[in-house]
Amino acid sequence: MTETRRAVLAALADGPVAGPDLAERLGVSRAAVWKHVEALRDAGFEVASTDAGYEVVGVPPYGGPAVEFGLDAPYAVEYHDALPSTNDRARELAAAGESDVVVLADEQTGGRGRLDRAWDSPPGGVWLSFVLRPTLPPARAPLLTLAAAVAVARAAREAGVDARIKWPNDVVVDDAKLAGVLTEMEGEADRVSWVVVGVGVNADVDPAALPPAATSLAAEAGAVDRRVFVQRLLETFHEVRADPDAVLDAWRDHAATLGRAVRVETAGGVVSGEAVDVDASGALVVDTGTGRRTVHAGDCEHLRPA
Ligand code: BT5
Repeated sequence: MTETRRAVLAALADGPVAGPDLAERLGVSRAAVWKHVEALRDAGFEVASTDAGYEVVGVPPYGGPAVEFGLDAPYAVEYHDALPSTNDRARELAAAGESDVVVLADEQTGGRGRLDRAWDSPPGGVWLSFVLRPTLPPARAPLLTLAAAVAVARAAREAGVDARIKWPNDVVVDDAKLAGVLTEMEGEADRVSWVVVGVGVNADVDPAALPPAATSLAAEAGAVDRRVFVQRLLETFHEVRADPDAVLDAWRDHAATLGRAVRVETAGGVVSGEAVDVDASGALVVDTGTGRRTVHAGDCEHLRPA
């Protein structure tokens, strides 16, 4: 979407606006405004011409402009029906210098989890990646992963799903996985160049296309309006990450892991004990019974009480 098309859409989101006023506000000709309105109609928007001017009376169910329409967060949304991986496309955009873009796809053919594991991404899911250039020091970049998990959990709860966060990056309902986050970054020791935060949420997908230990928004709460869900996810992520010091408390509020007996597989071996907290960088603090261990990365399993 061009900047002018985006500006037309933003103006229309505030209510009816007369063509000449819009032209003046955006510094373009009336004919140009008309062309942009026609293009929005082609993209599925119903735009009525009333006495008060152009008025949006119908929004397409999903897609880039549909998500951007009325969105209260500063992200441009690039939508694809299918992509190998939204993280891969986001990395291309990041390498080209872009920022504050969200790549969104209905389906991924090569979705990735951590450690090159496959992420099943059938049509109907929410597969998206943020392209960000934050001013955080690299050691605090994991906070973006936690912020994304908080945003998913909150958006899911608003959709009526009892979602909680399993350290570090899973959003679960009971023990079934609803969503995962894959963060990738580039930078130097003291400076982050870009961060791509990839979020996969099983929204309205065929259960048969998911692994057995997975669940979806639709399975938990019935039909879901993906446009509204993605908007809430983007808005909440933006709000939560604005205050890095508040991310941890927000994460603790939704955590399923704290207070649980856990078994964490790390590159350096297995750490077992009670998960007691997360530290300032998002690492998990485990009380092993003989002392506290801080785990920065790994796969965490919640153990059932004996
Ligand atoms: C994750 O990895 O949980 C991160 C997933 C990130 C996916 C998003 S989608 C948008 C963006 N583009 C990408 O290519 N990726 C990101 P991890 O913690 O390693 O979990 C992976 C494991 O979860 C797999 O080994 C399966 O066991 C399981 N799994 C695979 N697909 C799943 C699904 N759709 N729902 C629940 N679990 C799944």
